[in-house]
Amino acid sequence: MYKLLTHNDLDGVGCGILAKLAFGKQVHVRYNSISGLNHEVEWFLENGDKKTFLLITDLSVNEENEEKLNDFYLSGGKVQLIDHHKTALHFNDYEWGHVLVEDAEGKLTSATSLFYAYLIEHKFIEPSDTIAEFVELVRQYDTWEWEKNDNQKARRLNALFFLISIEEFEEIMIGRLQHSEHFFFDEFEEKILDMEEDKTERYIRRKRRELVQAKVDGLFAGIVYAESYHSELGNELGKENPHLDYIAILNIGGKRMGFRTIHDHVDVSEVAGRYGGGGHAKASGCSLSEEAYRQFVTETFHLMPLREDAKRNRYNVKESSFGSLYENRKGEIFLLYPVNENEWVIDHNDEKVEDTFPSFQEGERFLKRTYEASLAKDDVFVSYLKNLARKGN
Ligand SMILES: [Mn+2]
Repeated sequence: MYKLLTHNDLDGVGCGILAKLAFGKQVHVRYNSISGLNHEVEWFLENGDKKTFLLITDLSVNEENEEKLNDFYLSGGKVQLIDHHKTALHFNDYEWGHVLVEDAEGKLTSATSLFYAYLIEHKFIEPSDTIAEFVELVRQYDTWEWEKNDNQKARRLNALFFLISIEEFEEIMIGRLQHSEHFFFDEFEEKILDMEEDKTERYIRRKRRELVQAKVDGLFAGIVYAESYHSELGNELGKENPHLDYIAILNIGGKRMGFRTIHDHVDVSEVAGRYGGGGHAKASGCSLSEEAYRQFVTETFHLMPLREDAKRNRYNVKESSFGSLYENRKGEIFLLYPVNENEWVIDHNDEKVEDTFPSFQEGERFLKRTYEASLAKDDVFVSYLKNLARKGN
């Protein structure tokens, strides 16, 4: 008998699907949240028998269970932990641990891709093109490579995963992986995925107007409350606000929070680590501890949301050689303009800001980080110019 304890996200469930393809009725699969795993492991160690092979994928245990699992292994128990999170690398110290963040070719791994390789290596599964395609979609989704590659199929696989129950998803995928030449979505799935996309877009549009900005531990965070669509939301808000180091998404009901970044210079697994969580450089999470609650909720609740840049301007546009006008909620006005090819300067309420900037983007980043300024609408720009002309006369 086999027992698989794995994560309850797409990558974790991908492992469950592969386990059922490989071991059929011989495997018992349990899907866990990050925090739920330790209870399951404790239960297994107290009630399981030495004949059951314990597999753990996409998650890692706490120090206490790490020791207990090693004792279990040393006394003849069978256990294998497979993970791709860099916070779990120390499990490589054990014979029963296999943690790989990047494969030999430098490609980011996922638990599903590592588990598939493991199952093939031990001849537990017959490899097929369809399974390989499914595994690659899960890997691209989990590592966010889908975005760079614009792999919509990977994104839609995850969307489908959230639209139906885990049990339904498992059943459909197992059938498809066993009987199809290629991996595909059927007509009905395509239709509901289209509908879901429209709904997500509307949700993000609403959340965009609730984003607040705060400096936390030296980094600029965009903070938003949301129950669903964390990945999409983190990604969209991050791209729209490149001046923010990361986006923090709070799920108060679930007492959890997630961190997302689009930047290479920020590692949000470190940010989450500060609050007892973990994850990847680009996506991570933690429980909403008292400290996290204080930093991200108490300290920011009074803040007004960020204003969006004016979108339909004809005159006040970004990177204009005449200057781009910004304003903030306090009514402060900023003009960002070039004085030569590599130097941009800012007038703040008609007074020159001391710093100068090598590019428009750098200047804008400064304005948004320091003053929460946004691109003003055309009519504000026109009256600003009229005012200037009047003063000039
Ligand atoms: Mn994963």
